[in-house]
Amino acid sequence: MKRELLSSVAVAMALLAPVSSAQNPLDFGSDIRTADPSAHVWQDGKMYLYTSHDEECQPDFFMKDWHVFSSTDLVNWTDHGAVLSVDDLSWADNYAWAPDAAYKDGKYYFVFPAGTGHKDRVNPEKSTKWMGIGVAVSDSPTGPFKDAIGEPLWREPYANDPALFIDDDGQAYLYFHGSNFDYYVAEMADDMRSIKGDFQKMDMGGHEPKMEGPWVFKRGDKYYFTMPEGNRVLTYYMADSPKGPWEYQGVIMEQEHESNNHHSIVEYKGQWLLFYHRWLDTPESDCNKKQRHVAAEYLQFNEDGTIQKVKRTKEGVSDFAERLKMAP
Ligand code: FUB
Repeated sequence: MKRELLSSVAVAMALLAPVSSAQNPLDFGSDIRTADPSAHVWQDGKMYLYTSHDEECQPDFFMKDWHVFSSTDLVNWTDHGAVLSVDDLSWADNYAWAPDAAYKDGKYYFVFPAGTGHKDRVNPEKSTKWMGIGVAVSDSPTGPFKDAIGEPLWREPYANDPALFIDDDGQAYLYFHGSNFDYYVAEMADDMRSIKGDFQKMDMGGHEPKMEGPWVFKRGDKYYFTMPEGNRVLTYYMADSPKGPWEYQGVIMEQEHESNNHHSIVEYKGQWLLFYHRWLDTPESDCNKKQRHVAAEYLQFNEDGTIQKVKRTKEGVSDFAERLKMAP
């Protein structure tokens, strides 16, 4: 009798145990090193992640191409390979950094920072490094993408970490960080190959956040401007217009180690999600330093539209499919 009782308890415990297992970092089916995830849900109902691609044990963010991955359950991902490489560009040979993508009038647009030269960290005055923003286009979300202009949108001043947001009226906005590491916005022309007028430094409501990776989204009638402030702490601002003025709201995710973060936020199948990257030990590699991997967490909003702080977890969004089954 006692044995039967114990085995029923064991069965009950197994049934009650969470079905999720560790899923962070996301499993892309290989040991590819990914960073700077830009998440989008396109017309085919799949989640697409456009990422930059760290070389193994990369010494100083020398990066050569960008990848895209897709999924419908956020656990099983398909690596569609490199969508673009600096080898495809006539104006850059390095710094394939944080990209973004957008869909407009039947075409997929891929915006990316790239550059050339070398940063001299000891004698900065000897640095020759330069970076600009390019636009590539494709008929497919998985590319291949082709450089749409054959040169960057502009050469001076320095610009990095582009993010595209298309508002309900079809107007596309390009956000980036540029001179003095401030945040800027420009309206894209309808053909997505140039900007209308000049770009403008954004009014951050008295705050002066510095670099990097802006990410803008809309929820209801509110616009959210989110960023890894000081390239470490994910913070956010809200506004009634895509060009601000923005009002500081707080921290979404604290910094981890003395390392950068870069993120995107998107709603998928009724769940809001935060994609970001972590610097993790890679014992399977000969590299004796942390390397970057893309991870994901759920994001929750309060009644008033503010965002609840997010903690890094091992489970991440591994129970995404179960959550959908349980959704009302
Ligand atoms: O991945 C290269 C650079 O590191 C990105 O452009 C920044 O946002 C930071 O993540």
